[in-house]
Amino acid sequence: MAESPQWELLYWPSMVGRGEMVKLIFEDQGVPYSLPMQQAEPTTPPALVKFLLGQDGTLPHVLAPPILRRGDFIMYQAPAILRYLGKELGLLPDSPEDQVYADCLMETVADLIAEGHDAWHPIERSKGFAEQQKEAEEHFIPIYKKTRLPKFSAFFEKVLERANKGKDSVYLFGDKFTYVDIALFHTYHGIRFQCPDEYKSMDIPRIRALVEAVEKRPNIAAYLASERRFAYSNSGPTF
Ligand SMILES: N[C@@H](CCC(=O)N[C@@H](CS)C(=O)NCC(=O)O)C(=O)O
Repeated sequence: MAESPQWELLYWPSMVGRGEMVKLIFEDQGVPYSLPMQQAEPTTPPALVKFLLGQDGTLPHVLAPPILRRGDFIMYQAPAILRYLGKELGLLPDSPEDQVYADCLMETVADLIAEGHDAWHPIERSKGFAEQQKEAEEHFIPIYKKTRLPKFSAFFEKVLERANKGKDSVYLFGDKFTYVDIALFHTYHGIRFQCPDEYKSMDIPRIRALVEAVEKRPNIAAYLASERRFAYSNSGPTF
């Protein structure tokens, strides 16, 4: 029987954003993948833009990256991709009820990512941070740090407390490591970079414990130390 082609992750070259959650799952689970939009030489427009516009001869039915492809099988929307991989790779919680709750948590992580994106890109979503930095820094990022980030953080902290109180476990479903742990790790690892003071001062010991635990998973630790992991930018790392 012919082997399935390898997974291809289509994402912005050298950027740590929503696509990173997909990379982290593959890296953690030792699943081979390639980054076909990662170009040695930058081109204008980038290959990903040509793909999204169908200018490379295909007729894509996807709106925005991250996009995951294997042969003709294509999917987009980070939560849908992660849920699919979670199921394929055994990274779902056990009961059907917990699997639905994992969906709910995944969508909440996606909301937090989107709130961060919009705080750093408050005027025009399609334009870069530099073009709206003044408004972002004067108004929107402070609101995000003062109200929205604490609200989401208090919520995730309580979810972790409920799952782990009185136990040694650290994940959102106790001992069971799921795709949502990867998503929450990615988000707070980025927040630690982007909002170091808030990350330190918020009352989030269980979130920090989860970040540290995932960081120490052997394949993740090796990946983070490798050249395959790109550097954060200052324009909103997880968005
Ligand atoms: N809800 C989508 C959001 C996708 C998204 O906003 N992707 C960003 C990169 S992380 C992008 O390049 N968007 C282009 C656009 O929205 O036009 C998801 O979770 O995948």
